[in-house]
Amino acid sequence: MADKMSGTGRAGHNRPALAFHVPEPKFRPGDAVDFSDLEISEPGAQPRPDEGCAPIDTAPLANDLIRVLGDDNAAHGPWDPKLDPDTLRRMLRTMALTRAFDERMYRGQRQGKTSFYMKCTGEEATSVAAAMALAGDDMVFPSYRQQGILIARGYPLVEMINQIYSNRGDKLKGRQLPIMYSSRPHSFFTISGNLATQTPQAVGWAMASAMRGDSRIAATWVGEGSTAEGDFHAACLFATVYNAPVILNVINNQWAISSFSGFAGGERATFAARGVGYGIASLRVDGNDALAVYAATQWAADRARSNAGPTLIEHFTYRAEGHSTSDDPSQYRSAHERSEWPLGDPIMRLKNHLIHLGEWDEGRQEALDLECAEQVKAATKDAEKNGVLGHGMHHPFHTMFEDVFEELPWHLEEQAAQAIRERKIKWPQA
Ligand SMILES: Cc1ncc(C[n+]2csc(CCOP(=O)(O)OP(=O)(O)O)c2C)c(N)n1
Ligand SMILES: [Mg+2]
Repeated sequence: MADKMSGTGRAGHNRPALAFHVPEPKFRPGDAVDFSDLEISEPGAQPRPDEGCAPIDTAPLANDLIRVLGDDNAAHGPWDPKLDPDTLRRMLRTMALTRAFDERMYRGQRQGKTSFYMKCTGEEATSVAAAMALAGDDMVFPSYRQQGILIARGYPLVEMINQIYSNRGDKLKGRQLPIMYSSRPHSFFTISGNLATQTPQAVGWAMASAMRGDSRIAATWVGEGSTAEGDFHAACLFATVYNAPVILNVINNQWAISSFSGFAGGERATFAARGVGYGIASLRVDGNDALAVYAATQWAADRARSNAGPTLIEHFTYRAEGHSTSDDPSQYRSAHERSEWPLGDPIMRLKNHLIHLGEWDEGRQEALDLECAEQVKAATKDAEKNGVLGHGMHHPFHTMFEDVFEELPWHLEEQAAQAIRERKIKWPQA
C-alpha cells in the first residue's frame, strides 16, 4: 500500500524529494474492521446555540457530532426535539415504509421489471426526519437517495413505481432514469443525474423566494463525494454572500460508488467544517439518529425562516448496501463494515426509543413491517397494470419529441417520423 508517491529525484540538489498522498480506505474486501478510533460524541453533550447565532459560534458543532439517542434508548440533552409519541410513530412508519419500498424495488430490478434502482438503506433518517422538520411546501432539491422525502410528503407509491418502470403511467414519460422523480405539487425538484447541480439551484430558488417576499425556504441534499464538484462550492459561496434561506445537507455515507470519502477531502476535515470556512452556520449530526436529524433540520429551518441565514448540515451515516443495482461493493470494501458500524441502524434506534418510552413493542413493529410490505406490494400490482420494462407499454415513441415547443417545429416532426420509421425497420415486432 503506497501511502506516499514520489517522483524520481532530480540530480544536482540535496533538498528532500517531494511527495504527495493518495487516499486509501482503511478496510478492503476480506479485512477485519475496527472502528474503535472513530470519535463518537456523548449523546446530549453538545450545546444548542440560539438559531440566530453568528456562523462562527457553530464551529465547535461542525467538528463534533450532535447526538440525542443514547445506547440506553433514551433521548438526551438540549437537541432533544421532544416530539410526541404519535409523531415518533409516524416517523418510524415512514422510515419502515421507505425500507420496504427499497426492498421490493430492488427485487423488481433483479426480476427485470426495471433497469435500475438505488436503495437508501441505513440512511432513511436523513431524508424522512429532515422532511418532517420542514414545512410541506418548502422546496426540496434532493439527490437520488432521498426517496424518503417523497414518501414522507405522501407522494403515491404507485406513481413512484410507474416512474421506475418507465411505463405508460409514468408522469415523466420515460424521459428520466428510473428513480429520478419530480413532483411540483410536492415541492420536490426534478432529480438530476449530474451530481451536485441541485445545490446552486436550491440556493438560487431560496434567493428567488426571498426576492418575492415568500416564506418558503429551500433545502438540498448532496452526497459527500459530490461535494468535490465545483457546483457545491459555488452554492456555498452564493448562500453565504446573499444570506440565502437555504439548508445544505451533506449526506456523508462515506462512499461514492467505489471511492471513499477521503477522495472528497474527508481525511483532512469534516464536511461540516467546510461550511464554517464559507461563513455558513454548520452542524454535524449523527445521521442514524432520527431525533438529532430532526432537531438539526428544525434549527436550520428556523434560522432560514427568520432571515438569519443558511445552514450546512453534515449527516454522518453509512451506506449499508451497494451504490445501486449496477454496483457490487464486495469488490472494494470489507463486508464487515456494515455489521461493525458503531452508530447502528436508524429504524432500529427509533423503534428501541419508542419501546423505551412504553409507546411501542416488538409485536407492533412486526405488524407495522408486514403492513408496509403489503402496502408496497399493492402499489406494485397497480403499477404493473401500466407495464414494466420491456413490455412495450411505455408512452408512444412520438412523445419524446414533445413538450419543449408549444407547437412541434417542422424539423422535429421530420426527425420524429424518421426515428419511428427506422425503429420499425430495426424492431419490426415493437
Ligand atoms: C458530474 C458527475 N460525475 C460523476 C457521476 C457518476 N456518479 C454517479 S453517483 C456517483 C457517486 C456519488 O457519491 P456521493 O456523492 O457520495 O453520493 P452517494 O451515492 O454516496 O449517495 C458518481 C461518481 C455523475 N453522475 N455525475
Ligand atoms: Mg456518499
